[in-house]
Amino acid sequence: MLLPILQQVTRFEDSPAFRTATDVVTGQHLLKAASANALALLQQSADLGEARVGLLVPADHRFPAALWGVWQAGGIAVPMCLSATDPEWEYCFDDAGVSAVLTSAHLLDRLRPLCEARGIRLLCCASPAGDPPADLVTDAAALPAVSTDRRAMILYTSGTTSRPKGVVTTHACIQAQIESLVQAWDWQSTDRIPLFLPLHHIHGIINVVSCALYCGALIEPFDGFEPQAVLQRLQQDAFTVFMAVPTIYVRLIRMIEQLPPAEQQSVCRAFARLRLMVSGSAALPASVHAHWHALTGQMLLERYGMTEIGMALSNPLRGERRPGAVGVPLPGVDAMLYDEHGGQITEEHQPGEIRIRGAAVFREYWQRPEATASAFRDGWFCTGDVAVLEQGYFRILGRQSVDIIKSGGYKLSALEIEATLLEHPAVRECAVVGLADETWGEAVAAAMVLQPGCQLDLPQLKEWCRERLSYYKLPKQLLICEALPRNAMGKVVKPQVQQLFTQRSEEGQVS
Ligand code: MLC
Ligand code: AMP
Repeated sequence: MLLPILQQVTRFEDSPAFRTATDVVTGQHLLKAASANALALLQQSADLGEARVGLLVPADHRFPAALWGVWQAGGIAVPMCLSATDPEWEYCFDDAGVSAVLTSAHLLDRLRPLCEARGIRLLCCASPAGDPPADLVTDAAALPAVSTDRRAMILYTSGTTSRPKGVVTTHACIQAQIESLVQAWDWQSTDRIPLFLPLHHIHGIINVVSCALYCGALIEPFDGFEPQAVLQRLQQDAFTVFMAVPTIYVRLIRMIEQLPPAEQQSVCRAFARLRLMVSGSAALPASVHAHWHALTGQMLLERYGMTEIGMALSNPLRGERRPGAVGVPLPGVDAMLYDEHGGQITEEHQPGEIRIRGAAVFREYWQRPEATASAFRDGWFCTGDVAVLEQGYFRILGRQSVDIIKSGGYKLSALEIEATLLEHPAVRECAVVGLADETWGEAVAAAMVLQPGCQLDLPQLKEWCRERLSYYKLPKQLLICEALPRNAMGKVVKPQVQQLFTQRSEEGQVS
């Protein structure tokens, strides 16, 4: 029995699933490449039995073929960040206990020593593009039966702990996440969507790739967010649906406003023709919502989600899309606000923590039973996000933890960045905070006390970090101070660190 998403793809197997300038890849091509990946992973074994397989595969047609290949072989897929540093990859390999990695040719040389040192099998993923090679074996009978209660995926998410935690979802969770969005946003086989988000997070994996392929829709992949190329295809009516993080809308507004009037009009009209534009992964400022509407006539649909729960709240497809609000629970999702004493909040305008229940909620943090237990109360997952209900809609107010930073849609742990910065020989103490930023939502900023006699500036610090942290975690501001603000217990007071940046930048002392 095929997994539900694969059954769905079989229904649309003759339709184009991915289109690039040079290739059209159908559902059938994807399924064949997935089986080939599965058989290559299995070798002689009958079932991977939830062995973890790292995915370092480009964000195009090769990705679903690799993901489904792992699933068909009975493994757990661990999609990883393509632009991560070696230490970040090594952390994921070791934490997840990865036994094989599926990748593409251009990463083989870099991955080989890391994998050899750990006895990890390194495989090049099958490409669904072009004619399948003559020796391609796609014997479905050789593949194990995989039930939907098995673990399917581990996504690493930064949080209130220094090192990222692996969020484990089962096939049933993923199925629930996809079905909820397909229903709420009325995905159709006639839909066409650009893909420019990374595929180590649910925004790209579930909301874009999985929903589209589940419905027989068409995906057009880009090499990251390439605004010129995206706008060109947009004006050719290549898309019907568009999903992005707020930073991308901010960038697009700036770019559109610099276009000559005729081109600006053409781009705005093309956006106006889309049937749906969604924003999520971080707060969309009401001002950006209004600006986008004024330019294009589109009312962005803002929704709220999290790696652990999939998408939970959404403004409606039909009905009022309220700027600054994230709407109501999606199909199959229970959402409730809780006060600090654990009581449910039923009245409006009372802030509380968002807690979520439903089939889409993850199973566990990988091999962290204590973290898993403390993330749930009475069967509800505690998001750590604070919201209020206003005229029936949820509005997010912020987060309980000051150590979580959302930058350009990426969730970052201040603690993880601090731990790395403290390894720098010139750094004695440091505190990392998020500062409100028009483009990024929040920008990473580091306040430091240096070792006696040492000097450090932002370019030097960034250069040093590049081998240790992914590019989006690097500090954008640096403040050197005599001492960090601490409370009576000796704990750094982060709101005061944020204030220090504001004060000192007014005095021109921040680099
Ligand atoms: C890039 N840079 C960032 C950054 N992205 N800095 C901070 N935060 C980020 N997110 C830096 C680069 O290092 C570079 O720095 C400079 O900005 C310009 O880089 P760029 O090449 O122009 O950026 P680009 O590669 O285009 O990336 C921008 C982006 C990307 C917005 C497309 O950040 C992105 O894909 N974000 C989405 C992440 C995502 O999918 N999140 C979903 C998580 S799931 P320098 O110093 O070299 O100039 C989730 C649940 C849910 O949240 O609800 O969806
Ligand atoms: P991640 O852990 O990367 O999946 O990020 C999930 C977090 O992103 C949530 O816990 C929220 O803090 C934030 N988030 C996602 N969507 C929104 C939104 N529409 N508004 C505000 N915050 C959001």
